[in-house]
Amino acid sequence: MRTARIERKTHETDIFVEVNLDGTGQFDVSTGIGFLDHMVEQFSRHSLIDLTCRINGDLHVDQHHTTEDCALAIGQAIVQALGDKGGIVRYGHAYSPMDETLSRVAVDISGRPFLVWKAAFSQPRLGEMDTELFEHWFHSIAQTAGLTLHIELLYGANNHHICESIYKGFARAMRSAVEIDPRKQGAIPSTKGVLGG
Ligand SMILES: [Mn+2]
Repeated sequence: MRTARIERKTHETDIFVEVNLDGTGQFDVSTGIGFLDHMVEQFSRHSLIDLTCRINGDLHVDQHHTTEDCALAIGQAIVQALGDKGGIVRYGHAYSPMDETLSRVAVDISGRPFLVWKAAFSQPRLGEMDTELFEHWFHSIAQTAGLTLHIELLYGANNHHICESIYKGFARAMRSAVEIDPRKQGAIPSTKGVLGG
């Protein structure tokens, strides 16, 4: 089983994350931000990555540190669980419809962090969560997991649908990318022989 655990305590957050890349989408998520929990749970359920994510963050300041560290720790756990990335599919993409909304997510577990974000919200908040933090969440997970990540909202109106379609699309893209391809027989999926840098 490809698993990892991250425990990290700073003046801003106290965080515990566990992942199992070969799971069934079981989750235990409590970040202290209801809407973020809802999104991280979608990520687990649709990626089939089992995910525990418990955070005690400085929400009396604002939601920035908690959101950022949530993504950083999950990304760190994923890359740790991937190990040398031998045999993985590496690439994944998904078109993600949700009612009137359609988004597209493409990912390469390249070791070269890069986020292209072409999405916008018309509301400043979803639940109590600041919508500007979603781009930052994806930027942060791309940094630590080493993802080249392209996210585009093709169209949509409802802010809840827009956000949820992006998280579900990311989940499905990651589900494909972390999968072991038996035809690769454990080979690192790069002609360079190493993924990253
Ligand atoms: Mn929802």
